[in-house]
Amino acid sequence: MFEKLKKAISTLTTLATQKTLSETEVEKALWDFEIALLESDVAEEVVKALTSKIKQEVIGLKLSRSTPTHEYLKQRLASIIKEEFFKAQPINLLSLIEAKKTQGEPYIILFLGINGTGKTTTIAKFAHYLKQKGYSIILACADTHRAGAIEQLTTHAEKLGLKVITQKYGADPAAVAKDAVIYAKKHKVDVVLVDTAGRMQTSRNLMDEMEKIIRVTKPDLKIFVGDALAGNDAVSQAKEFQKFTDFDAAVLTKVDADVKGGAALSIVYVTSKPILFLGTGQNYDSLKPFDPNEFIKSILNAQ
Ligand SMILES: Nc1nc2c(ncn2[C@@H]2O[C@H](COP(=O)(O)OP(=O)(O)OP(=O)(O)O)[C@@H](O)[C@H]2O)c(=O)[nH]1
Ligand SMILES: [Mg+2]
Repeated sequence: MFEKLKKAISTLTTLATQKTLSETEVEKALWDFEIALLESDVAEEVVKALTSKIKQEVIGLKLSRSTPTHEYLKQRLASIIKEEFFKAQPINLLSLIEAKKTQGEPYIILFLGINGTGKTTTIAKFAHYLKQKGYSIILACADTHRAGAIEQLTTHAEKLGLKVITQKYGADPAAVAKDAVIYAKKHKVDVVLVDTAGRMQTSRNLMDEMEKIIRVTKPDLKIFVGDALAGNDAVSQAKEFQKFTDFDAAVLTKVDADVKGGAALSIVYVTSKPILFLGTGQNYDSLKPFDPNEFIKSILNAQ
């Protein structure tokens, strides 16, 4: 995963070999770094923000003999990435669910994003994860648009032994989601997972529809499902979705197939929202909690 991004970072840290980092040397190292980041699909505005911050910090810096320059740069990069990219408060999903449960209320999670990013698959993975944690779950198929969407979610529900609320194709998605919430309240179900149709960030009608689903369902958590393979478009998708839905967190899917890693950094940077999980495959257990510190460590320590 993320091999290109890791390589971009080691390019920067190993190029710096002098004890005093001159402007020319920093410029040269940063130039290679910028190109490597762009090749890793990190969005241009994110690359600029990151490199100008590094430049400010390291030009003219004198290091003691005992500190190897690349080690120092690695440490600085780790804290810059942490400050710039992961300033969002982490979300403790299980304790939020637990708090609602204590009040006798279901915890409602809405999944949204563009077409084909992995929303439905991620819902099945969430259901599997939460079931293992001992929670009761209901699924709501608020995708009444795409052919096959209802059958797809229903098949997952059957495999996972869960109830799913559906209506006919063409029905009002907000009404389906609301039905599931009413059912969950009545039957004391702990968690409602609402699947929505994929929509382009530029489709005004579908974005209005999403606002209606949100108004009617009042989700406790809105999760943007972003595709790690979206490359440069990830930034515009995440920005527009944030504008319309004000989502709370992101799940990044298909990282198993992503050798670049830039979309992850870009989404986090432009939205300042935490990444909750990474989707790492097509199985139900291919959902890994995302830990920013681990992520930073892994991209900095690669050779
Ligand atoms: N390799 C890999 N494939 C994934 C992952 N998550 C989802 N997929 C695949 O991506 C494809 C689309 O997944 P869906 O869950 O149907 O995506 P969606 O966002 O619900 O799609 P729409 O409802 O059409 O917008 C499927 O073939 C999934 O198996 C992942 O983490 N890794
Ligand atoms: Mg779907």
